[in-house]
Amino acid sequence: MNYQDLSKEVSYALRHAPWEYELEMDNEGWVDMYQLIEALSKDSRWNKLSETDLERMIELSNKKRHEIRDCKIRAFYGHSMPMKICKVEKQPPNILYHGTARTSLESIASYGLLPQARQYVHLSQDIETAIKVGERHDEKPIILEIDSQSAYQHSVNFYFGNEKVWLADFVPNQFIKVIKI
Ligand code: HQG
Repeated sequence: MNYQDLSKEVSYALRHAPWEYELEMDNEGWVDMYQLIEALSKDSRWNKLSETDLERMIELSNKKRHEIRDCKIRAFYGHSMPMKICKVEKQPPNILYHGTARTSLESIASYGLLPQARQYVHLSQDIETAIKVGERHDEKPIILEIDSQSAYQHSVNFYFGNEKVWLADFVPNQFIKVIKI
């Protein structure tokens, strides 16, 4: 079993296109784990897929992307489908970070951080994580420091993703500065 490939497909199903797998998703992003197993089992790569494989996939992943609870599974973050996933609002750490491409900087400086294709803006708990996120877009990413404490005090909503990922609806440019790494 290639657990990395499995994780990518599960992310695709749970973040972007549950309808392609005929999954019923609730407003917190949960789907029935056995519905997912049945849908994925139609693909020859996953025809022997079991509950234990999904648990192994989560254990072996370099990031906490999915969680299983009470025979249901969901993605912690990353959603893009039209039905908005409800996240629990939470007070963020005082500072958060965001890694991005050099080419995005001018637009971010003008308009702030926008969710773009996803439902929420994704922020990182630490600089190392932000660098890795930014490197997905640019070999020399820009690291932004977010004054999340002030943003929170000015009514920007933040949500917990996992230990390393925080979410926000939008981050106005007044709370963003570029830092040297
Ligand atoms: C940029 C991965 C221009 C933003 C990662 C980012 C993360 C703007 C890009 C998670 C902008 C969106 C999400 C503006 C934002 N003008 N560009 N006003 N506002 N942007 O991939 O945060 O491995 O949708 O800077 O690790 O890079 O899949 O978001 O560069 O946690 O589990 O628009 O996905 O996780 O890119 O990554 P993305 P992201 P996984």
